[in-house]
Amino acid sequence: RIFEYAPAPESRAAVRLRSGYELFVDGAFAPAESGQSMATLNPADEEHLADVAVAGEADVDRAVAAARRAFEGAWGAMPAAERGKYLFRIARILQERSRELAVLETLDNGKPIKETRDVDLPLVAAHFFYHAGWADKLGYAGMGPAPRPVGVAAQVIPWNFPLLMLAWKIAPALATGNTVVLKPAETTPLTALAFAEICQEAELPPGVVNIVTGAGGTGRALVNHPGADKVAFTGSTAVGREIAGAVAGTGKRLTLELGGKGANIVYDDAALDQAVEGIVSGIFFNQGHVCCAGSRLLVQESAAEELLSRLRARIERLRLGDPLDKNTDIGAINSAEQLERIRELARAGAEEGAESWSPRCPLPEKGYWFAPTVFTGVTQAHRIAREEIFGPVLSVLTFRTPEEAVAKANNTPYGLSAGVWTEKGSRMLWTAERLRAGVIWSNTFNKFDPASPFGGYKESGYGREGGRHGLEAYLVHAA
Ligand code: TXE
Repeated sequence: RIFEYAPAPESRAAVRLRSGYELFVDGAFAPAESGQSMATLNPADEEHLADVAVAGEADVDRAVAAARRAFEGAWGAMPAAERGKYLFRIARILQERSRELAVLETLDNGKPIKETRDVDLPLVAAHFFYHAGWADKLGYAGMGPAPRPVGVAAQVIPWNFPLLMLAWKIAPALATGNTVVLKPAETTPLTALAFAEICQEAELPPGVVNIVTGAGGTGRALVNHPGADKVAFTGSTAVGREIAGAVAGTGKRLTLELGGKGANIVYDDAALDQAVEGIVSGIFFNQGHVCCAGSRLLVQESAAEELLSRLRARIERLRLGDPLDKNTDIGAINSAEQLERIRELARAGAEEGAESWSPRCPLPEKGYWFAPTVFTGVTQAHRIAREEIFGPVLSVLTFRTPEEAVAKANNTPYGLSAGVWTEKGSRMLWTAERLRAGVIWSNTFNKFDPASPFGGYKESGYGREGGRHGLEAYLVHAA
């Protein structure tokens, strides 16, 4: 029952917040030249957490210059095995500070502590451990003569997994010998700044990692900077498109990880209770702020009634509320803007004739909240079947044959993720082979591993992150 439990909050005292935060450039914290700053809030209660510097063009310029000096100096000259040791050291410090970082991430993002503590932070450390191991093996792994780093990487990340997206960007860049300037999202800058502190603690040479905070303008200045050799972006398809246009013809390398509209396909022979867990994780994990979310449930008609009744019963037991409470399953929506986007699409769903269902779910008065919602009677023409909602809203469609399931799953401009639920191996393979999605989970959902490449087809972007394939984005091969 929602809210009917004894709250057991993780300690807010686990983190000590300063009132203001500066940029991290050339190994040191420094104010923005303009003196401008922006506020970051706790989306669960709208508490003002801190003011954070807004980097302008001059600051971005200093950061890129520092990254260039490090690339051409200490970092570039360092033997690969030594470089790897820095990544191991960073991974260990991340583990040591993981409790504090989990609380900080939860405060700044609104996601439940259960997720930051048990999913985000372990994956962040795992990502650095995994890439640490690659640093000195690049010349021996079937890649021919040791490949070279690209140079200075300009990296822009979103707010849904602030520290994990940072790890996905920074770990492979450093393992392959590049230096970076990274811009976190404006609503979630705090863990990236904590990471800057970790770089200092690990005695990483100055300039190897630079963190410039700010909003879209800072991101634009960074990706357009002529000193950037490579641009890596995760975020909305609209901004990805703009960046692709800006980078075209400059010689900069580009990888884009954009939106998604993942299908969770449930055949009538699937283990239904297991499928229910996967559907719930697929759309309610991180409030649905997940690019690979299973936001469309495609269920075989003959199993639809039974599956939906079990799904509703399961959703009724989800607990929404204080993200610092260890029992909480669903936390806050990250920002007022995102809440408005979700509301707008949910309204469109109702207006277009789909039927909405939510559990009895009182929402906290302060902060940004949206109740878990399931839309049935959805057709492929509905906006909620086509557009990324990026919130806890599931659109349910039905199918009769495997061919129809595949056709509906692929009927989207995106192609990032899919899940297939069936006990029949041949049906699993038949379906997976025909899905145009970069990641396909079989009888599970939202499982991540640093060794697995992640990325999309079509408007979900291009390039891969993670695994051996992810290294390629940061490497140049000798002829
Ligand atoms: O994304 P933006 P927003 C989707 C999701 C969401 C929608 C909007 O559907 O509802 O996008 O989210 C920086 N040049 N995803 O507005 O604006 C920005 O400061 C360079 C899916 O938050 O793309 C932030 O650091 N950078 C997605 C980052 O880009 C720019 C994750 C992402 O913000 C820029 C997030 C510019 N012109 C949203 N404008 C996923 N794939 O996981 C903004 N930024």
